[in-house]
This record gives sequence, C-alpha cells and structure tokens, in this order.
Amino acid sequence: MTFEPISSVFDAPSGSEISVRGWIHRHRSSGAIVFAVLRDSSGIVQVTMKKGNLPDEQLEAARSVSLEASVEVRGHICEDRRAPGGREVRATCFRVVGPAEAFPITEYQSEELLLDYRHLWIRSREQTAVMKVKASVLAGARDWLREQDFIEVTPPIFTQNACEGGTTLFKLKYFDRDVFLSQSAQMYLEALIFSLERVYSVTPSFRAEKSRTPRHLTEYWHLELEEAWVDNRGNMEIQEGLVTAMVERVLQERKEELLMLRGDITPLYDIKPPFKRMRYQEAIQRLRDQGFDMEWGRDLGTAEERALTAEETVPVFITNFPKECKAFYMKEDDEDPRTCACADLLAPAGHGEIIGGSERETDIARMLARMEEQGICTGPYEWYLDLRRYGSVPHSGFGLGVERLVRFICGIDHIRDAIPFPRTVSRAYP
Ligand code: NSS
Repeated sequence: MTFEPISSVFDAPSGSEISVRGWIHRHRSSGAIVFAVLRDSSGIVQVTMKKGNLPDEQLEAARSVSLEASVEVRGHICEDRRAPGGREVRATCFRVVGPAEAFPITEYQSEELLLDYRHLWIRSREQTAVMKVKASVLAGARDWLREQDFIEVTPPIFTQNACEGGTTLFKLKYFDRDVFLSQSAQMYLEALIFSLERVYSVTPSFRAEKSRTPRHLTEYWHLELEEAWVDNRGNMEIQEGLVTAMVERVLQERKEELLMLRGDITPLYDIKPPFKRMRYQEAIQRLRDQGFDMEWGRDLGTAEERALTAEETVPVFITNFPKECKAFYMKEDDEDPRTCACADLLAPAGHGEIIGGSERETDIARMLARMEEQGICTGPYEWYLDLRRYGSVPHSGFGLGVERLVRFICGIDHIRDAIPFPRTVSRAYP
C-alpha cells in the first residue's frame, strides 16, 4: 500500500480511494459508526468506520482504539459538510500500528503539566504550527542570505571568551580548565570576515539569565551576521532586508498555520522597509514624557521597550546607545562620541528587542582603553585583539534571537512556545 499525506484528501477527486496513516487525534463512537480524526504532519481528516463497510474485527479495533495510537486507514473520499475541511474518508480497512496507553494530556491542563509532558505536548496542532513557521523563518533567512552573498559558517560552542559580559555565562569543566558555553558567535564571525567578508551562523546561544520573563530562554537559537566594509547604517539595511524576507517566506508558506495561531495576519504585511529609526536620546525623552524615570546611560528594559513600540506597526531601530551601557567591542559614533554606532531592533506592537547589532571598533588602542574602562582582562581576548593588528577593516554585525522573532510572528505569549524543548531558569526536562 502506498500512503498519501492527509492533506491530499482535500485535493484528490471526491469518490477516489486513498490510504492514509497517522495518529488518532479525536475519537468517538455512536451506535454502528466510529468517528476518528486522524492527524499526520500535513493536517487532520475525519475518518468514519461503519458496520458493513469493513470487517467486523477491524470495526471493533477502531471502536476501542485510544487517542494517539498510530493507525493505517484505507477508504473512499467523500464530501461531508460536517467534517473538518468538508471531507471525510469512509474506511474500508483499519489497522492499529502502535496502540497507545491512556494519554496523560487531557483537555484542561496546567501549564506545568504540559511542560512536564512536553515530549508529548509537541504533537499538538499549535506546537506543530509554530515549528513549521520556525522552519520557514530559517529557510527564508538562509535563501535570502545566500542571494546576498553571505556564507554560512560553523563557529564553536565551547569558548573562553565572554562576548556579552561575565554575569550570564554558563561555566563548565573542560578537562583541567574552565570554559563557557557560547553567548554569541560574534567574535568568531569577526575572525572569519577576513577571508569570507560576509558570513553568518545559526547556533544555540546560552545565557545564564535569572530572568523569568516571557522573552528569556537560557538556550536559544541565534542567527548572527558579520559583514566587512559595512558601517552601522548598512548593517541596519541588511537587518531590514533579512527580517522582511523571513516574514515574507512565512506568509508565502504558512498562512494557514498563522491564521490558526494568531487570527489576524494583516499586521505582518506591514513588515517592510523602511523600518523606523529613533536615537536613544529621543527614546528616553519619549519615555520621560510617558512618566518613566529614565536617566541617560541606563539600558532599556522590557517595560520601556513595550512602551516605545506599543503603537508601532513596523519594527523600530533604537540607535546610538550611550557607551556605558553597551559592550566594549562597539565602535564609538563619529558624530556623537558619547554613543556607539549601534542599533537594537524592536518588534512592533510592544514585542520588544529581536536584534542587537553594531559597527565594531577596529582600532586596537581604543578597544584596549574601552576594555580597561570596563575592567575586562585582555588575556582570553588576545586572539580577538589580533584581528585589529593584522589588516583591520571597518565592519559590522548583529545577532537575531530566532525564538524572539518566531514569538512575534506567531503572536504567542511566551517564548518557550517558540522552541520544542525550552530551557529556562526552572526547567531543563524533558
Ligand atoms: O546580547 S545580544 O543583544 N547581542 C549579542 O549577543 C551580539 N554579540 C550579537 C552579534 O552582534 N553577533 O543578543 C542578540 C539577540 C537579542 O536581540 C535577542 O533577540 C536574543 O539575541 N537574545 C535572547 N533570546 C532569548 N533568550 C535570551 N535570554 C536572549 N538573550 C538575547
């Protein structure tokens, strides 16, 4: 028997015969008829098993089958307005492949229980939809980056550097010394532009952040780019192009999933260049006008980012952050030396930061001075400083939190639902 994807039930001619297989998603029997909704990776379909249409022992097997058992069905496609999608399969053959014990997830469950059973809960229609969206987001990024002559590279995860500061590092034993799990591939990407010029990577990044918020994971997927000969302005244009291509790809491939997840998809059509640009100075002024107590030099937090973007329909770049709240590798802005040539990209409608990026300092003396100011010991960074010693070149780059973007696109409340097996402060199981 050859099996077709369940979605093809809705494309094939009515009356034709089809074999499908999948898992029992819903199930009920009334008198001589058994109704089951079957699920596979392509969708769901109603299957009806009626006495006389299939051997009695198969009807009995269908009657007693449990939710989430895997099964094979052969039957005829029939129009039926009451069935999901307007069609059903009337079975002539039914076989259980893998029976199921009583499924531990029932209709109303606490969030904690769903997280304990995450390995089973990821079968849900919502979770499946999010994972499909995520795959399209990544495919859209990779295709666009290839068109723009970026080369995908594979940086390490074990590292001795703190790219984003010491407070959020996971330390582990590496034979007889300590290493960290990577917070960012940035420094390695910087090393790679000297031969490849335009590079990107997609890697897990790790942050030992005690933040229990709907936008923090301790392990997340990081899409990072680095570009030689590009300044901060060019860096922002690349971000606009990339984010637009990612959203466009999802709209092309995953409209049905988006409709299920967020209902209204029209706001996603507004994600097109130019995105808005606002200097930090203006941002804190606006925040003060809204009653926030914001002094110069403080980074924006969740509440501030939400307030700044609540009414926006396109993403907003906040540029020119004060040097004291940003990393030592960021280049000082030529026109406003109190600030960095940098930008954070905030998603609209209150979603907050999805990208952090900047032009990089290329001058070794200035970089050493910044490191000293911030009390960073240069030992582990000698190799990184070498990049300023041998053919230093103007360059910029950024990092996009894949789950942050997926959360925004899908309109989901919590970032943990943008990754199949979330790692947070309180959870590393299953
Ligand atoms: O700390 S970042 O703002 N910047 C960097 O790591 C740079 N070194 C990247 C680069 O230039 N190559 O993090 C970048 C993005 C940030 O905008 C978020 O979207 C995401 O990474 N991010 C996170 N996502 C989920 N959970 C956590 N904890 C998290 N931290 C950052």
